[in-house]
Amino acid sequence: MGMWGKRDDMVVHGREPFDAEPPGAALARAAVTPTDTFYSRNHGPVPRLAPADWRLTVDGLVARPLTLSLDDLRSRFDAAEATVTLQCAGNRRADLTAVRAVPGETPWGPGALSTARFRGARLADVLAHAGIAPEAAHVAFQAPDVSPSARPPQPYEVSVPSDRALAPDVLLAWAMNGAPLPAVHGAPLRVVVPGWIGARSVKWLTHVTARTTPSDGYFQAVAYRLPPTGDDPEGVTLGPLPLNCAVLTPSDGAVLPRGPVEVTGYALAGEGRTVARVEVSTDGGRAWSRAALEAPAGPAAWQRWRTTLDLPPGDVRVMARAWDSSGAGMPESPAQVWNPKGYVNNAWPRVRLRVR
Ligand SMILES: Nc1nc2c(c(=O)[nH]1)N[C@H]1C(S)=C(S)[C@@H](COP(=O)(O)O)O[C@H]1N2
Ligand SMILES: [Mo]
Repeated sequence: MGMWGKRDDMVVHGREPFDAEPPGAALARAAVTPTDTFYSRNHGPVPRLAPADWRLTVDGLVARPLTLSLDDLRSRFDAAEATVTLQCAGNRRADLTAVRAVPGETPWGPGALSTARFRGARLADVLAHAGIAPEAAHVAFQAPDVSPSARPPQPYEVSVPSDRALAPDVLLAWAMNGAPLPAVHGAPLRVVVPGWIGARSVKWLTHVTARTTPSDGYFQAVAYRLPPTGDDPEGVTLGPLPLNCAVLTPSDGAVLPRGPVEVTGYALAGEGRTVARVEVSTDGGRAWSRAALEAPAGPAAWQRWRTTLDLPPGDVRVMARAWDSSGAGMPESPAQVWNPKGYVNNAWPRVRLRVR
C-alpha cells in the first residue's frame, strides 16, 4: 500500500502536500472509483482531527448559531447518499504544457478526477436548522489546514453562493464508498459540491459561515481564478465545471501491436447536464467516429466511453471530443484554453500511440 492508503502505482505529484492521481487503466476500471484509487489534492499538511473532539460551527448570518458533533449531525439530520465525480480544476493541465510551460503548477494528467458514493447530511437542512438569513448571499466553508502557498498564511477557506449551498445535492459527508472518510479525504467531515471545481468541496470542515460577500480566502480570491484580461480586470472566479473528456486507455506513449485496439475514456458534463455524445479521431480531426457512452451513475457523475479502433501502423494520435445535453462542445486545441495558471483544460484530449 502506498501513502495515505493509496495503491502502490498512484502517480504521486507531491508527497507533502500530498497530490496524487491514479494511472488511467486503474481509473477506467470502475464507474465508482475504489477509495484506494481516488485522486487526492492537498494544499497543505493533512490535519489529524480526533472525531470525538471535533465540532462543526455554523455561524454568521443565521438566527441560531450551532455547534454540532458528528453524532449530532448523524442523529438530527436525515442522511442522503449520492454518486458524485469530484474534479480538480487542474485536471489535464499536462496537455496545456504542450502549448507553453505552466510554471509552478502540478502537471496533472487525466486522473485528477474520481467518483465516489458520498453519504452525509444535506447542507440545506443544517442551514435551515440554523435559520439562515435572507441577506446571506454566500456560504463560506473553513478548515484548519494552512497551506505554505497561501499569502498571507491562513486556514483553507472558500465559499459558494447561497443558492448553490441550499440546493439539496450539497452534502456534509462523513462517509465515502461505505466507509468513514479517510484522513486524506477530509475526516471527519467534508463538503461535497457536485458539478463545481474540487476546491469548493472543503475537507476537514470546521466552520460554515453565512455571509453577504464571497470568501476572500486565498484559494478563492487569488488562486482558482482565471487571470484578468483587458475588459475583465477582476479575472473569472472558477466555480461550475466545464464539459470535459479524456482518453484513459491506452495510455499516452503506449506501444501497441497492429490490429483492433479498445480505446476507453470518460466525459463529464457541467452542472445540471449530461454528456450527449463522444467521438474519436485518429487522423488529426478530419474524420470522427462515435464511441459507446455509459449512462451516468448519478446526476453529477462522469460517463465512461469505449470504442474499438483499427489503427494503422506508425505514430497515431487519438483525439476525443464531447458534446453535452445543451449542445455545447469543447474547444479544439489546448491553445484556445491556455492560461498562465493552467486551470480547466477542456480542449480535446490527445494521446500519442505507436503501432507496430
Ligand atoms: N481543507 C481543504 N479542502 C480541500 C483542499 C485543501 O487543500 N484543503 N483541496 C481542494 C481541492 S483543490 C480539491 S481538487 C479537492 C480534492 O479532494 P480529494 O483529495 O478528496 O480528492 O479537495 C478540495 N478541498
Ligand atoms: Mo483542486
